[in-house]
Amino acid sequence: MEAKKTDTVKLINPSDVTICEATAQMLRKAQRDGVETAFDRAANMKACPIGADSACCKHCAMGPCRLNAKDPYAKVGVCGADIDTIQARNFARMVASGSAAHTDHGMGILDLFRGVVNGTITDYKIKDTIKLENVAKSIGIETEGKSTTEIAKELYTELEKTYTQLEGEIPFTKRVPPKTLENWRKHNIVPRGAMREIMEMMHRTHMGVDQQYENITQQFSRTALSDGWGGSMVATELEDIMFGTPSPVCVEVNMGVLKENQVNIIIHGHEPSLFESVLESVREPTLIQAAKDAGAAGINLVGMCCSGAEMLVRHGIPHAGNFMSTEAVLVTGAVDALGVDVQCIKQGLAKVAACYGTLMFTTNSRCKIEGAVHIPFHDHDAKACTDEIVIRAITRFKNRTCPIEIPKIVNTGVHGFSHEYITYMLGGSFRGSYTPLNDNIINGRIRGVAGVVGCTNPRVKQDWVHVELVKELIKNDVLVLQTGCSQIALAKAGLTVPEAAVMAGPGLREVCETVGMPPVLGLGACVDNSRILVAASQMVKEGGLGDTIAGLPVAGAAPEWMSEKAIAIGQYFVASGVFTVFGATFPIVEGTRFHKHLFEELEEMGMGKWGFTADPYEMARMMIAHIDKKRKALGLDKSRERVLMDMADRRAMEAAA
Ligand code: NFS
Ligand code: SF4
Repeated sequence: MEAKKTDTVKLINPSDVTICEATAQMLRKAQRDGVETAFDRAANMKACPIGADSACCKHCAMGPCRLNAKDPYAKVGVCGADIDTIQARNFARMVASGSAAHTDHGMGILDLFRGVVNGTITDYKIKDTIKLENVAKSIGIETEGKSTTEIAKELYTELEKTYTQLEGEIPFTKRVPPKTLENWRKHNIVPRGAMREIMEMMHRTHMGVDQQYENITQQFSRTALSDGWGGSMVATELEDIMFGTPSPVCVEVNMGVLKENQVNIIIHGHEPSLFESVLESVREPTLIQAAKDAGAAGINLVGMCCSGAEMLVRHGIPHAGNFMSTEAVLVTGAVDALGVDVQCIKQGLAKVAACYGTLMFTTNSRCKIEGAVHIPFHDHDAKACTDEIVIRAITRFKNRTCPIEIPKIVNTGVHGFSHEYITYMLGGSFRGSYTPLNDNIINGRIRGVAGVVGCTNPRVKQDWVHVELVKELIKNDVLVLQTGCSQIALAKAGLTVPEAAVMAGPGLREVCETVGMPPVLGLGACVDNSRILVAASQMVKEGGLGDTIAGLPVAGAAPEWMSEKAIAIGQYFVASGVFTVFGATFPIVEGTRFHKHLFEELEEMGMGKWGFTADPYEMARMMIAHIDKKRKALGLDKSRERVLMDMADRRAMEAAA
């Protein structure tokens, strides 16, 4: 009898899968300890090739149907659906799911805001009244002579429409440049309300409904816009109002922020409401005393992933790493408690936590994980949950048994560039505006602006594509705006300090050195991509760079994306007018009509378009070529020939700094 073939387990070489040295060090330790992570699982799980091409459909029980990506028009599904329908529907559902994630998060923040405004929630308050007024004014609310509460109530009523409105246009469309909005109206992609758009998207992708890829694209564009200019934007703005608008702060990033002699608590997820409350709890004198009584020098609160990025930009809370480091950080043995809420929480974390005696807590009713203890978090009694996490973390500290190894790597950088702060930074307090940014783009010192965002993914070398791409962009005078896990990759690589300006091209370097800013500006979490949309609108409004977002010399990228949220973000950037390049993989077969629609035809319709390459240098080349194309269309191609400044220019910039 033939011997049964046993699967050989492929061993990873940590230095091959990440450029993050701390993560590599912990992956080596994990191997010694016999602990498995997503890096190991990715190496041992070949991605399904049909799924990777999105050439299959399981929307009904006549299937699942598999088409052939090599010969995409040779076959159709049992119902007759062709490759374009199948791919468009799959893509649409990714957009719907990603938009739902951001939008549900935003709605949670809206719930909190309602409670604060009505006085039923007292653990939080309105912190930034200037921002409150500005947001209210931006959507046409009269603020003159009204109290903070009155403005907040009106703002609440308006913003609720972002989600629940059945007809009309969501409130933040008032911020969209008029010509861009006109184009949306022409193509019928102005969102009515996010719930309606997501619901209609799910309906239209049900078996036997929308079977024309252009029409499906119309609805997923509208759905994505209800995220970017809707759910995500509401989240960002209300979070700023309640927790404070970010301004630059110097922060420590990387695993070295863990402290062996302190109670280490990591919060990982996406809801700053949880994190803000934990921050209150760790500042509680009785709990600090309890930690000391347990023999600790103090309580060390650390963030990871997106809520970590929000706390980093708002409060300077140290950050231990991005998505692909969440399991690795537990291998230190130093984490006493890991508190999570929603999104990007790997189920594998529970097992790794158990191996090292780390207590893992889920807090949100939407996300329970086997092996983790659930301590429900409620806005109206936030501290009950977060105090409990701290108390349990202290107990774990006292009973630590496993040896501790913390990588001694800490990177310090400057983060927290809200679009409000960019105005102030470049324009100075007296003439805060986007004029200096636009001027520097017009005169060619800054060639253009790129948003580099998104996840890390074990299918590519962690952080490497982000870092190489950004280096290439700044070298070519492209100013880089960042959010999410990408921002942490660049922080670890040391590019978020003003001194990194030496790595920039001569024009960008001059601007950075005059203002004292890094060439890479960290804006916060993934929902804060909405800040990039607002910045783009401001650039259009300022003048001199055309009258649509599509006309701006800007481009976007998510070089190591993995989540459906990233696809939703990519689509709202594309629909808004931005050329957006993804790396890693792309879930559409090249050469199909649907592919052509997303990669070429949307641009002809006055929107942006998609691009794909896994290679960072090619990605930079594509983005720069696009920026140059837009510069040329604006008649700015000549100005880059004279990047030399005259004295008057220089004085104006110095006065601004
Ligand atoms: Ni964004 Fe945040 Fe990171 Fe990707 Fe996940 S943490 S919302 S999805 S992995 S950047
Ligand atoms: Fe197959 Fe059509 Fe059913 Fe999809 S909807 S599984 S293509 S029969």
